[in-house]
Amino acid sequence: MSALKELADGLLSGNVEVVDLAAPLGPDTPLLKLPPELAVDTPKIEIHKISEYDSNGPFWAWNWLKIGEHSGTHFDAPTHWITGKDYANGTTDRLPVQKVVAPVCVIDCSAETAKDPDFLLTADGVKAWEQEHGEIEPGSWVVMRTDWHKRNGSEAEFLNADETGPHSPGPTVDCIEHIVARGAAGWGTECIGTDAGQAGGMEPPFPAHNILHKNERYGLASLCNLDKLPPKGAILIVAPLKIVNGTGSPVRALALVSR
Ligand code: 23J
Ligand code: MN
Repeated sequence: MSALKELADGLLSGNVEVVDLAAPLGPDTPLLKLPPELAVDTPKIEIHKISEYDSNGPFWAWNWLKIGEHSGTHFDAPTHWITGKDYANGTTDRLPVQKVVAPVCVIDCSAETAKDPDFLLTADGVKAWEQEHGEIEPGSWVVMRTDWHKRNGSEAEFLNADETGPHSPGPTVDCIEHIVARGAAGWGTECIGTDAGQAGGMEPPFPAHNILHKNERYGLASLCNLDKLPPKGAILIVAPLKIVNGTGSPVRALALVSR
């Protein structure tokens, strides 16, 4: 049987489940807060009604949106970061779509994160996962499971900031260097960004952004439901909107999982 015939049968029978990896997108979606001396923040999401079966449109309902590219569950393209600004295909409208449908490696850091919200996944942590599940294959995605998505309903819990700044898990420099060396298409996390809360103080600052995009790799942030995926074997589908010259896009991230 051909691979697509088998997939088609699996989708219809439920043997292949579609898992929703996206968070709700609306005015209450948690958004990144940057130090005001450094940067301007992305604006709150707004949903404005055009009509709802009324005098503005008697038979139809529709809205218009005000939304930053890097809002909610979203995709980071190479041109988002200064290190990736010169890639001809580094914007959302030009990136090769073959890269956004791919196998995904899920590294479970939920136990470590429960003990330490500043937990950092290292290259050694990734190599330990590879010992158990096999090497990360070129073109596949790597995502960090932390169960942080369970905080996504509350911006305060999700950002987890105090007077020393935000505290959320993420990767070390050598973690990102390792997955880039393996040929990973991208890196995803359940937190507000692909980097840890304290990553502004790392060298380089925001190493996931810096190193991924320098190497024309992609990022995914605010993923949900990674606890419903196997360590290996799921297929990730994360096509960003085809925004002209876009640096990123909200995305209805999905995974196909064999049941
Ligand atoms: C701009 C500046 C710093 C960061 C970010 C954006 C993100 O996390 C993002 O959404 O790409 S850390
Ligand atoms: Mn982003």
